[in-house]
Amino acid sequence: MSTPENSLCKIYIVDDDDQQANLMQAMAKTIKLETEIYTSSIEFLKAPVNAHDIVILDLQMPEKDGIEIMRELASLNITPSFILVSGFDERVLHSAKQLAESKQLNVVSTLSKPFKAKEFITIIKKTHADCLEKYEQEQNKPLDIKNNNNAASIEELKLALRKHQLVIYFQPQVCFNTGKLHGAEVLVRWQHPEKGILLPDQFIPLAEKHELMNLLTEEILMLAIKEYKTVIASELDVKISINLSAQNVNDLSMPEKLEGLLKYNNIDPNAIVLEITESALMHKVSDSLDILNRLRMKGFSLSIDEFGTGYSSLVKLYQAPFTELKIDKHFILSSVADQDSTAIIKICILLANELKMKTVAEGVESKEISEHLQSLGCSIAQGNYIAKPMPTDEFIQWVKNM
Ligand code: G
Ligand code: G
Ligand code: MN
Repeated sequence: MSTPENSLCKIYIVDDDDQQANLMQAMAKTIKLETEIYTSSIEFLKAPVNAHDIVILDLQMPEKDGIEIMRELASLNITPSFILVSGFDERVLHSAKQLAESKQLNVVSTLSKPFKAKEFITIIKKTHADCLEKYEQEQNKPLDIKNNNNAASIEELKLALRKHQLVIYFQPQVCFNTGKLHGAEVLVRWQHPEKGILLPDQFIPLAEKHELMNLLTEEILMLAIKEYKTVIASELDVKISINLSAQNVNDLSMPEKLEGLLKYNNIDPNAIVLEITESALMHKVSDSLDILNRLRMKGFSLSIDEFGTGYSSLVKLYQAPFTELKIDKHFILSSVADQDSTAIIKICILLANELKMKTVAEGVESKEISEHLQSLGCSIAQGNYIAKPMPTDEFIQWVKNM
């Protein structure tokens, strides 16, 4: 066993086949990277691995296999970057990568045995450079972010609602074929007096846990209506999409309340798309179908959000009157490099076309992704490549400059 000189971003090779391990070590050495070999997975679990290290992990090992190693490290909150190696077919590697990511583990690459030296060297070189960069970036982060001091309490959130600290941003959606504006998604932000702008992930789960989503959504609707009026006053013809959460599709009187609110504000329900996730439709199917059907009859469009991540997607599509399918950004982000993601996107588009629904790709963050999705026949693009979410006045200006 050799000890790495570079103690920062250590590289561990965990493979029961010592010939294979030595070969990888020799390959890394050609680009002056030191590695540490473990041929026993049990011994490896005693190593002082940390989040900045790299673990080249063989999936198939006698004592504990690669999947068990990842599970045990995840349970200890140890999150190095993994490069998974296996003699199995690529679907096993792909699935192992997905499994790891579901446990918040970072799999940077996978390698099918036998692999070429050049392939291995390219991957290890890039991974090592990325790890060093990540380490440096983290050293330079302000202390409060490093300590994850941004978590808010439910009391703070209730106060924020009373003090109207929530704001909404618009993220544009454009047609792939014409490049013209199609609509905009309303995304909530919390303008916290001390912590700055907080993103939904930092408070929506909290609101859901404490059954505060009805109040929160009411506030977001009020804000959306107010801002949308400003948008209309600027003579922009645009639809807006509003996210609903599970707790919003429980109330049988919701369609009437929403219709009343819009009528009062002189807004046509035909201009509103309601986005609902599949998981929001898990409970009381009859109630949610009752609500969704009446929303449609009142003129609202319905979008199934984060499609492909929930359960019984096909049943939900079959039962509910959705007009639009939003392909989850997980698939979009990986689509260029990952053939399996592309296969799933193709099926989503085919399915949506058959059911006369529009398709929206969310997470279009590069030119490559945009071109790829357009070539697959997707109808609408949303993502940072088009534009980031922005406040109303910026949004209006952005559209005028299109
Ligand atoms: O805003 P971001 O851009 O980070 O949004 C993260 C997630 O938070 C989105 O995928 C969306 O599902 C959720 N979200 C954003 N705004 C709202 C909102 O107004 N209501 C609900 N229920 N969810 C929202
Ligand atoms: O509710 P929904 O999942 O549709 O919300 C869209 C989410 O996707 C928001 O969190 C938004 O910030 C995020 N998003 C929008 N564009 C991009 C992008 O280009 N890349 C990534 N990673 N996320 C994006
Ligand atoms: Mn959404």
